[in-house]
Amino acid sequence: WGELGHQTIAYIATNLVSSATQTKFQSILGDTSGDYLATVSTWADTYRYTDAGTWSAPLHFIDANDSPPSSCDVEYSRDCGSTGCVVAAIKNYTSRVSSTSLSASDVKTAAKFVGDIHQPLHDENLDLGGNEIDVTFGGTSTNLHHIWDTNMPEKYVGGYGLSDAKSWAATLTKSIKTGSYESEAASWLDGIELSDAVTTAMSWANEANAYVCSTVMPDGISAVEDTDLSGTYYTKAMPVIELQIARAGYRLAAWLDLIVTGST
Ligand code: DCM
Ligand code: DCM
Ligand code: ZN
Repeated sequence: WGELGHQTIAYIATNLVSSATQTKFQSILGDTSGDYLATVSTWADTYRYTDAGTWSAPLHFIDANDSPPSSCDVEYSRDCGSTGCVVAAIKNYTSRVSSTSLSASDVKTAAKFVGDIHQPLHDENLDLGGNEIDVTFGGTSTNLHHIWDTNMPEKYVGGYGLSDAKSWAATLTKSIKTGSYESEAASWLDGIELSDAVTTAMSWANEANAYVCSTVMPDGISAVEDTDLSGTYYTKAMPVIELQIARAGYRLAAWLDLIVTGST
């Protein structure tokens, strides 16, 4: 996701964590404002483009070697790769957090990776997660990965500042608590297990990867390549983007609560 997606996920989590979790993370991050998670949620994106952080680039995704649109699935042993992947990253940071004291960079990293695993094209190998599939969006030349990360969320919300993220998060938090997601939200935590981060994160990866077949490219690459996707395609994609952002925020809150308090 781009800045808007990550910051929205962070604000949803901020709205949902326990007060013990909030106090703990505000202290670690040295920020007692309500923006303590949102302002660090894109740090890992900046870091991976620095010389010191090049090693971390593969930790933002897992390249499923499946065959969309006819067959979608992610397998840890087949797809994680020798340089690591987002599932291994969530496992490593979680175990580090449990075995030693929590550092600010661990928190920043966790916030980012739980978000990214919910972007369907971060769970897909084909054409570098869609980065090599050229498309246009409202006349702008871009690629399929980028419109899922950025163009579609920004068109929907109308901006990408912290205030835009905060208001989208308020809407989605309300949907979770008392609206359209209320009846299903508890099931988003099915199988969540702090002591088995790989199985937990793989279930999130498989759920997101399934949208590659159903929504991202249901009719294959040729149906989207060199096509403007700001019309019907966008209309069909947006409910999936909203659902995935809501799930990511809800699960991030639960994961942070598990780390701090041992229960969700
Ligand atoms: N950014 C974004 N959406 C945009 C433009 C930029 O999320 N429409 C992000 C990407 C970078 C940061 O903002 O992380 C700064 O981008 P730039 O320097 O390209 O303006
Ligand atoms: N990306 C991905 N899968 C890949 C390669 C990249 O999901 N195999 C993601 C990471 C960034 C975006 O695509 O969100 C652009 O990557 P880069 O900046 O490395 O081109
Ligand atoms: Zn991306």
